[in-house]
Amino acid sequence: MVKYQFPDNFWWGSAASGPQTEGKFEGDGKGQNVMDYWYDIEPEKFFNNVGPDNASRFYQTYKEDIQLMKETGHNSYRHSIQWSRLIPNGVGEVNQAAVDYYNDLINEMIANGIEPFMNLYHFDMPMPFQEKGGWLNRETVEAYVVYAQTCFELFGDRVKKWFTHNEPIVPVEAGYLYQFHYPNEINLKHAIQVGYHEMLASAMAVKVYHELKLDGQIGIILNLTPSYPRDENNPEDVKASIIADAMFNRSFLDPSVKGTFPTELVDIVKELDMMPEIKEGDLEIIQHNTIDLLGINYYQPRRVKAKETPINHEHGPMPEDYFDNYEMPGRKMNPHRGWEIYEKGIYDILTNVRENYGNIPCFISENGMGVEGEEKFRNAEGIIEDDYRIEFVSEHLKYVHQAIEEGTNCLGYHMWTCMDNWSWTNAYKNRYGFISVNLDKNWERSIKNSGRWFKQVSDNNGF
Ligand code: BGP
Repeated sequence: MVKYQFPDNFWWGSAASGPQTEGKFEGDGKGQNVMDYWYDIEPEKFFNNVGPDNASRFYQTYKEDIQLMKETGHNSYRHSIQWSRLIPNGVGEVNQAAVDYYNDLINEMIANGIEPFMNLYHFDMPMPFQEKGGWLNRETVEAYVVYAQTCFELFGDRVKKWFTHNEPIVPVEAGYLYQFHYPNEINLKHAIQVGYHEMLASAMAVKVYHELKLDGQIGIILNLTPSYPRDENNPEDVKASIIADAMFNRSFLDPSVKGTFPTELVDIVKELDMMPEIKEGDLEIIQHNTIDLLGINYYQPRRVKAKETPINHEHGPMPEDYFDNYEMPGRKMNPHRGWEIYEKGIYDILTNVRENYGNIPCFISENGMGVEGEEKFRNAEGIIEDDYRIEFVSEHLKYVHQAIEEGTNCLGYHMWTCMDNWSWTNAYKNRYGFISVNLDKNWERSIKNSGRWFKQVSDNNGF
């Protein structure tokens, strides 16, 4: 019996990115991006020294992989176009091999009843632009918009769901605050400029897309971390959570959906004398070119308390000057990834979107559980018994269902990810897929228990 019934035409599927799945090899015409470059110079930064050239071979096996998507109940799937694959130098000549590949990928998905959702940017800055500062440089914004238009014109007759960025806060945090990704700086002023340029680029791409009148929707994919205060009755804790929310969620959510930046954030940036370079007319572009569809990635909440520890001045101002992170006793953790599991967070985000963002059409564009050493769960028939993942997804889906019942305009659920893939500095450490990829057996695919379960969920449109 189906207890949690979802609306008709609900999108069931998963998400992945080009750089994490395709791999890079001789003769594909792809240009170098920042991850390829970083791996060349510092391979030891990547788990087991495994780099992006060893992504899960989707470029060669997409036809078979699409069959597996069907077998796991996908009616939609998000991939990302790699800027440096399509336009190897970032601007200029288009790589015909890439055009053929993306055309075939898109056509094959549609022929198999899987709607393609295409994202334009997933942390993969073409190296010629990274050398000039990447998103710090206004030239990158201009080049990105040309790239976006090229994609719309080439594939927009068939791709009806476009996204300007995946998690634009990640290049900000990872590259310019917390040293997870190249260029590994700690520089709040740069972080702010990078985030601003990403938002501007997004609005400019939305503008171009709408002007082309292609009869589809364009959105952005944001990782939202609902901010909870240590103590709801302590005004200082509540204030800390409001600031953390403005910094890590509303910084991208407000301009994307409302066309404005949160005043709490602008006040802080002004006070620090760290306003980004804004050209005349930019703010009008952001104001008038908001998204049609919001993708929400949810993994974990953020818990904060009023600042108690002394401010660390070593690297200049940092977001943590305004709050302390709070490790709530008894919180449930995913021990593999070190992230808290708090299922109700997904409901709180969806409710917030309904109440404060005009109930814009949205969907869960990523949610998932990374687990180390999944091979040990492989049974005699060769199937990985990842029942913890079934529990993780279903517990989150119950809250998605509740939010929909209460009126949230949530149109789908995509898990991260379809098949185990290479993930930035963690490489293959944590596995996330519905489908396992056996690195010791020539990247052999096999559907996990969760993939079988998801097929039933999709077939029943509920569980
Ligand atoms: C999201 C990214 C994905 C993916 C996922 C899992 O933030 O959009 O690209 O990597 O997180 O993260 P990780 O592989 O680092 O555990």
